[in-house]
Amino acid sequence: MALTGKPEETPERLAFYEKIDEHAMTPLWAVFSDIITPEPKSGCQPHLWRYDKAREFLLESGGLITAKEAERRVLILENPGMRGSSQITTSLYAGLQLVLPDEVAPAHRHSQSALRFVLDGAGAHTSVNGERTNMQFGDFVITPPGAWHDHGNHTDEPMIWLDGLDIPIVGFFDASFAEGYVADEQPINRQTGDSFARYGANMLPVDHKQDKLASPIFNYPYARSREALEAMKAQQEWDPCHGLKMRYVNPVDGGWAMPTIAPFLQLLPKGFKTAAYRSTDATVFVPTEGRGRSTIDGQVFEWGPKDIFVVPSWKWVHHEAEDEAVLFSYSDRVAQQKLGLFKEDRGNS
Ligand code: 1HN
Repeated sequence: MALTGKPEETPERLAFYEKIDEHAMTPLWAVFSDIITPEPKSGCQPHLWRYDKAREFLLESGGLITAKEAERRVLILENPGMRGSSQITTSLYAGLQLVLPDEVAPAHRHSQSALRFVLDGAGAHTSVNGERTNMQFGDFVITPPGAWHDHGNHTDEPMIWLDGLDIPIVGFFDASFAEGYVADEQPINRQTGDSFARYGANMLPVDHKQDKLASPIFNYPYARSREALEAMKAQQEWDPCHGLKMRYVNPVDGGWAMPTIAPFLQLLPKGFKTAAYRSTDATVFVPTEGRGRSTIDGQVFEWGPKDIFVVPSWKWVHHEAEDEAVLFSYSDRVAQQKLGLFKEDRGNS
């Protein structure tokens, strides 16, 4: 049954509202149907950013400001329905970051969690908690909340990646802290590859105690994830809504790799058309391979490698892969699940 609608605004009622307004009070019945909606109602719109265009602007920004002066040289992808507030979805942020050869993005730390998804360049590095990792196309890299991190590029190519952060979530809770490090780069006291060897080989140090919410692996190499998809593909078991979809996990407990952001990698075989699906976690998608199209709330978006598109909460989506396609994506599903809010609808499938 539908909820009670908005009561009539009689002159007596309006006068009353005005009177209590001066005392910082307002009647619930005048706003109830705006704030308690029968279904998610969001300013977030479906949208696609073409990588080629974004890359052009990003390289142009490279002539305007250094990574060091900017702290981070990033162009924010702002949802057209929510301009001015650094949101790609209501709860998440996305930006494209450029680090040019011989640049350093100085060490700092903050409450916000970050993921990097590498789009261009090969071999620039990020350092997290005293370990450096060299980044390749498609690598999914984590900066856990509160961890010192700096980036550098000792290659001769520009490095571009997508940053995904939980900035709106942390902002919502008024829980943001940030500080710069005393030097541009943090000291390195662990071998490159150490955390992956320790935690990414289906083993854990025998007495490992979980002391953090984020995964101790901070670079999930694309080569490894892609290889897994390739092997599973042979089984020909396709989920009607997702094709073959995997989530990146924290190997310590099998939970999500990050405390607030849920990352995924999926493969759609050539010609596959997914069944309609909707969920409460608005999702940012980045195809890494293949071309196709996604129909979001009735709007068709054609995509190719490295384009970025967003599916808002509770809008129907289906994907069609023209070629075999691989899609990286991230959403706030982990946060919603912790709060008991996550809901999905698989349509008829
Ligand atoms: C940040 O620390 C990075 O470390 C990128 O690369 C984007 C956006 C807002 C706040 C912190 C980074 C960011 C950010």
